Amino acid sequence: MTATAPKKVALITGVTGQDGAYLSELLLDKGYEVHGIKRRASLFNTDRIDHLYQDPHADHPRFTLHYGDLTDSTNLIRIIQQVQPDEIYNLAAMSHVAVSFEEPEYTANADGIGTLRILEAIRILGLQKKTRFYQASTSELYGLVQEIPQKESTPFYPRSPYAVAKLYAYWITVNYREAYGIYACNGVLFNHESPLRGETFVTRKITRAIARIALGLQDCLYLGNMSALRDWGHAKDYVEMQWLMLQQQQAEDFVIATGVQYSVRQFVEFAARELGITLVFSGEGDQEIATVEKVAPVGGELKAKCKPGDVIVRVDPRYYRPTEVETLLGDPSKAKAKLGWVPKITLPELVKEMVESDYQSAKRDSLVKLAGFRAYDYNE
Ligand code: NDP
Ligand code: GDR
Repeated sequence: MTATAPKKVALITGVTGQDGAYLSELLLDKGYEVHGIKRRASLFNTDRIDHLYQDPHADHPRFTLHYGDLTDSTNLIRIIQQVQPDEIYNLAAMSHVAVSFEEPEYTANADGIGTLRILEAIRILGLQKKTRFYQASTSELYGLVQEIPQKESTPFYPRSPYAVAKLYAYWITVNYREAYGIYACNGVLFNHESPLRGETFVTRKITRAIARIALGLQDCLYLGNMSALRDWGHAKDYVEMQWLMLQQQQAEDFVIATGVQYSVRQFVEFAARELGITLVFSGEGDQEIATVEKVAPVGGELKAKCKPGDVIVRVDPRYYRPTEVETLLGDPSKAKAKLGWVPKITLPELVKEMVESDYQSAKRDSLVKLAGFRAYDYNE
């Protein structure tokens, strides 16, 4: 296969997000022609995919971006008609669970009805036999868990406007598969992270804050429920599964997870340890804190400036959710048996990569600060 005769055409919604970036890389490596839908924003929002940019004036560019939005049917129909994709990966969503309590109607529109709009576009354009559809479903569907670990047959009990919207998207995907014979499937993905993770999700918030605290750019990290348990994998591993799910004989739904669970508190502990900081947790509920017990060099280099006795993590109840998902643990046996899929990257490796990446960018910020400019800081 050559660059001028691509084998397949893929359309990715949510191309500017974490998964969109890794999936674009994967599909381009496989020789696909990749089209992505990005939203208009007042600032550039393509940081994660800028390295994939191809001059649209070049002959046969293999990576093309289109303006669009999941809340705009006519726009989606037009793009799908123009692109005639073999595969659509619907990754776009208002994906922050806590924010969905603030914007429930918009979340339902984008995450729930947005999925319907794409499936209807496939039907209206007569692409039922040509276009395969992947829906980014989520472990949040299990919410108040009915079974441990959670697998494909575990009943759903969503606990946020986000999860309820995704429940609609899950079932409309199943329905269009059964009603119209569309190759449409749900990947029920458990949390997956990376250095490209949005800064307000808990893992990235932690790795970013620990790096900044280590370099003296920030004093304290404020978190919500540190006892929440999650099954965290690496986004790079998980996008491979998204592609695999569309390459089968028959469309089916799969749970994708590592099968290992840690608490938010443990994630903080692991992240701090990467920079040589040992923490002690004390207090309960809103009063819980983490204090530096000791600071040691890492690989011969003293990376953290904080001192024993410094309190660097506190609880801020503003980060509590009206209804919380306390525990999630996936059973990926079906994906292993049918797709031959197993996650390659472990949680310690994931934490290491994320901390290292955030440490390097905090170092750049501290140089800016040393030069007399105000370093950018926020704690969301
Ligand atoms: P991100 O939040 O990083 O990316 C979401 C993407 O959706 C961004 O490109 C965003 O654009 C785009 N988007 C948001 N609203 C709209 C809209 N109305 N119209 C068009 N595009 C929109 O999410 P992830 O990459 O982490 O996740 C990808 C998908 O997988 C999401 O659907 C998420 O809900 C789901 N999921 C994620 C899991 C995870 O742990 N990461 C686990 C399970 C499911 P912009 O850049 O402009 O904001
Ligand atoms: P989640 O991810 O809600 O599982 O959704 P997030 O990282 O936001 O929260 C994980 C857990 O950590 C607790 N927590 C905090 N969370 C945030 N964001 N900020 C905090 O300060 C904080 N303190 C504690 C949360 O309460 C929660 O229990 C992610 C998203 O990517 C969804 O789109 C996806 O569907 C699911 O993962 C699977």
